[in-house]
Amino acid sequence: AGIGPVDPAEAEGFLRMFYTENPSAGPVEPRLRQVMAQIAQYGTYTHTDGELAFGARVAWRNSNRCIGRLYWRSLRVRDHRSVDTAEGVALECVEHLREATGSGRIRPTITVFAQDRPGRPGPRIWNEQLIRYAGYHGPDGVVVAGDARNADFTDRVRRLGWTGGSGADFDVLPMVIEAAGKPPLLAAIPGDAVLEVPLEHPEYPWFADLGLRWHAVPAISNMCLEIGGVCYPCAPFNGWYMGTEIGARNLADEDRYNRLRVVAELLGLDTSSDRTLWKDHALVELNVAVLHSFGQAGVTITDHHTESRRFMSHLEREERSGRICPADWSWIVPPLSGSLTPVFHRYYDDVRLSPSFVHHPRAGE
Ligand code: HEM
Ligand code: NRG
Repeated sequence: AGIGPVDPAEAEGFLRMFYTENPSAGPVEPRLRQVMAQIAQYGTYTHTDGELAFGARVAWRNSNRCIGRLYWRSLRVRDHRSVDTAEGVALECVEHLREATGSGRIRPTITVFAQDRPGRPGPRIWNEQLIRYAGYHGPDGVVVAGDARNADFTDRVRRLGWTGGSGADFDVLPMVIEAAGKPPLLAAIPGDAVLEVPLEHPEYPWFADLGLRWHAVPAISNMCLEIGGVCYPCAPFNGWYMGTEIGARNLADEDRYNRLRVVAELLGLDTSSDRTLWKDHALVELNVAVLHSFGQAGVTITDHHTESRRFMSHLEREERSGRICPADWSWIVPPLSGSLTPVFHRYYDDVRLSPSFVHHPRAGE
């Protein structure tokens, strides 16, 4: 419903790119004729395994907001295009988390489920990530526990019948999966599929008593993977965290966990004026704790200095390959110590290339 036929020009553009970047695949013409015939008959077409894997990797390469693109060629692609039920998606998402997490050596992975077809949309995951913490509104509408970012979503999940939350700060939400025009399925993620890291500080023993933690794997689940005019609406992917995502945003933002003041007070800082830079000081210690704790736990994480250098290598390598590397400065520059990293000191081409990951109007709204 509401899903139209594939634009043949987009299919052709992708196929020509695939055959240009993969010379061993031979000439493009026979494949082009085959795909045009499929589009004429069905309004869509089916990628080969090779096209799918390449398309997913290039979608990562084309993610303007991602600083982690140096290893785009090594993305593991799990082909589950034959799965189009909510139950099947739930099962394979749990398996994705287990395989991607391992024992902490995180592997960048994408699982691709059924594509959209004219009149037959593929499945959708409503959660923005496979693993997210619930947020709880108090009686006056103020968030009293958990991740405030997810409080409205948590309300919706409860209206759908979720009774699992304990009302605490780090309750993992169930997945909400919609398929085949049926009401969404609530699927809890087994606890042993969610690796988490309790946070401690290398020098301040009291830090652990704050009870802060974060999950090991960021797995974005609400973006469509678009390849050659075909949309895969359900294609959750993960890499590993950069420490600042957790330490400088998730736990620090005032509309998230908002923990800078309590950290500053325990550090004994003078919080009476912005000019003491107590927020900046607390922010650094919080980020030290994140990197230290993940490291101690043997969970892959990167710091913003290392990742910025890697991104500069990536830019260079892309240029040498005769490609432009599109990037969005406001997302690439880390939210802590920006000017200490090389990515701060230049500008980027912020053009949109395809294949890509795109935010579609949110499912379920
Ligand atoms: C965004 C790092 C892997 C696709 C980001 C951001 C960071 C980052 C720091 C900005 C997030 C924010 O400010 O909220 C990394 C690191 C990776 C990695 C360290 C380690 C391997 C991947 C993979 C993919 C990917 C495997 C896809 C296959 C994206 C996309 C965005 C993004 C699409 C933008 C998300 C949005 O618009 O909300 N990445 N990334 N990244 N990354 Fe990566
Ligand atoms: N800032 C978000 C995650 C966004 C994507 N970041 C990655 N992606 N590292 C957060 O949960 O804090 N990745 O695929 O590795």
